[in-house]
Amino acid sequence: MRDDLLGRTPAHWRDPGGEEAALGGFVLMLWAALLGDAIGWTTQQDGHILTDVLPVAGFENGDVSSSSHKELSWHTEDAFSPFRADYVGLYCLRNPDDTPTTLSFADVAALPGRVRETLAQRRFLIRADDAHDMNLASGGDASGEEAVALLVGPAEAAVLRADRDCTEVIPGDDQAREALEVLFAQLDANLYDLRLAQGDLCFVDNRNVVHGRRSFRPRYDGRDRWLRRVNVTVDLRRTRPGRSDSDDRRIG
Ligand SMILES: O=C(O)CCC(=O)C(=O)O
Ligand SMILES: [Fe+2]
Repeated sequence: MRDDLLGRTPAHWRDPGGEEAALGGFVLMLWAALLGDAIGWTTQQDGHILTDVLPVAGFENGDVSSSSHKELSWHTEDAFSPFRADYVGLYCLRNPDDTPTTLSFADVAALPGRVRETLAQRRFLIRADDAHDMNLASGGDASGEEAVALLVGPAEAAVLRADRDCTEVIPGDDQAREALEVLFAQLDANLYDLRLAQGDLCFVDNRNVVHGRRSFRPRYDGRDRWLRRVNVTVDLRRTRPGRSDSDDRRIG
């Protein structure tokens, strides 16, 4: 990738990038097509299928990908929704300070049996993160309002959904709170850095890996960190409204 052809990092995800950035988007979409179908969200970045991760002035301390000063806590991408992606693809156009993306995983077999059982029950609430404008959600979308399980399936192939900032237990459910704390402590302890360099492309398996980003100082000089991102689902039929999460996530 030629940095001189890339042009300026846009000041906002709404601003179009240059031709080289569009080409990067095509490359990311081609790789994504090997894994499944790319999806976008009506409620996120104006419904773009290719989204941009870049620092935006005014969002430095937010809980969104355009934040910077504040660490973006680990999360399953769109953990609140049964329609969330199976993979998140990230293509690094620019990362001048080597700011790390973070990754973590649950060691389900190492969790105490009681904790595992509790996490597998519908005793947790995950609200939509601030990257979504839920006012734009279609009527009747109850995503994030029903209690859900955080682990589904057998220990050796469990599907995990969690968001460090957006997960709660039903008030008064102390056993669920304890289980949540044990899981979150494990995810905190397993967190490691992945420094994406210009031209690096990675796909995160959103079914068993959580990801986030360390904090950094934005420059707002057109040379800031800039990733292109795509959400991929392996089964488009699952994005049909009305299907319950247990139908969606059953492991055969
Ligand atoms: O900036 C990053 O490295 C990752 C941000 C993130 O969580 C995302 O794009 O979904
Ligand atoms: Fe993310």
